[in-house]
Amino acid sequence: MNPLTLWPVAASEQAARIDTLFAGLLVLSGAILLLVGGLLLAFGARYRRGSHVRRGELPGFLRRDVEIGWTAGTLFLALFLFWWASTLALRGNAAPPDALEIHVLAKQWMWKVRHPGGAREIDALHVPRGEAVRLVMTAQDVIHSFYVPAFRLKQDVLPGRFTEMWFRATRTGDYRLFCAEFCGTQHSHMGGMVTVMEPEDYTRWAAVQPREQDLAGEGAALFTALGCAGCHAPSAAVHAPRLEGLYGRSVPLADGSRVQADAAYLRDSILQPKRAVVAGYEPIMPSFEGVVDEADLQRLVAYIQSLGEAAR
Ligand code: HEC
Ligand SMILES: [Cu+2]
Repeated sequence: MNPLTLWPVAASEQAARIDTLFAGLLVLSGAILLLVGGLLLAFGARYRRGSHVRRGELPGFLRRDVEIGWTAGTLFLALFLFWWASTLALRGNAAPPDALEIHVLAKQWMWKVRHPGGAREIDALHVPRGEAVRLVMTAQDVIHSFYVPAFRLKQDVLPGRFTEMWFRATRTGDYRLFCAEFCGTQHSHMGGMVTVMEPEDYTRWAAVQPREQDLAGEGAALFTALGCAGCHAPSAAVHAPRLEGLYGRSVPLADGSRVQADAAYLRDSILQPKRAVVAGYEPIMPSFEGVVDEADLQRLVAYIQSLGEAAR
């Protein structure tokens, strides 16, 4: 891609809609600019010094009705723009349930990517064309931002939290990936390439990658190594909730409220178990803050998620 291209190619479903919004705003602002500029010139000419035009008080309808009219008009225009942009943003929020889930870990100064089958890559992301892809992202150190101009997508990636983003790529090719949040001396070099492939090619590509255990597999090992299994395994003597089928369920808490067991809840349960205690259990689970790092959290959460899928 030419680095000087002002309008990068549109390679995702969202990109087309964002471009329409952008073009719409451009046309509208242009029209307002012309209108205001035109009026400015016209009035400037009409009321120039020495011209013979009426300069007295305005007729009544100009003072009231026109004033109300344009105030209401611009208000509705602004509301319409708000509605347009926010529905687009909201639609971009929720990924379809069948989306391919890929994990991204950002750190100074690289993007580490893990695919469902266990394939991993650094500063590169291979995705199938036409399929919904959901990125679950977290950072190891400071705030980064995952930015793919060709997809018109940008999402901050924060330490201590999972952020998500989804897209459906519409054309094959290589597209630049940038970090869009200043994250240290090598920030400008923190980038990579998103490669969109035909679904068959993606399957073939994923199959020949050096196969390691996937995140969930590593999470299972950690689950035992950290002693989680000692309380949560079916055979455990301790009274602790079973984690099978937990992911996505609504969990009743001891304080009477309910919470959706998403990735964020799982990570909070591991780091701050006292914050949201499950109804019917004693708050005996120790905090794993400082014991597990971001990469381990990703593994544990992926493992618990995989338990959910098995039960469904
Ligand atoms: C000492 C026993 C013990 C250990 C060790 C332990 N837990 Fe727990 N865990 C509990 C109990 C009891 C609860 C329910 C009360 C609560 O929410 O704090 C719980 C709650 C949870 C929940 C929320 C469950 C729900 O139904 O909403 C998750 C997730 C969880 N633990 C994961 C883990 C992971 C991962 C580890 C290991 C890193 C771990 N636990 C280690 C006892 C334990
Ligand atoms: Cu960065």
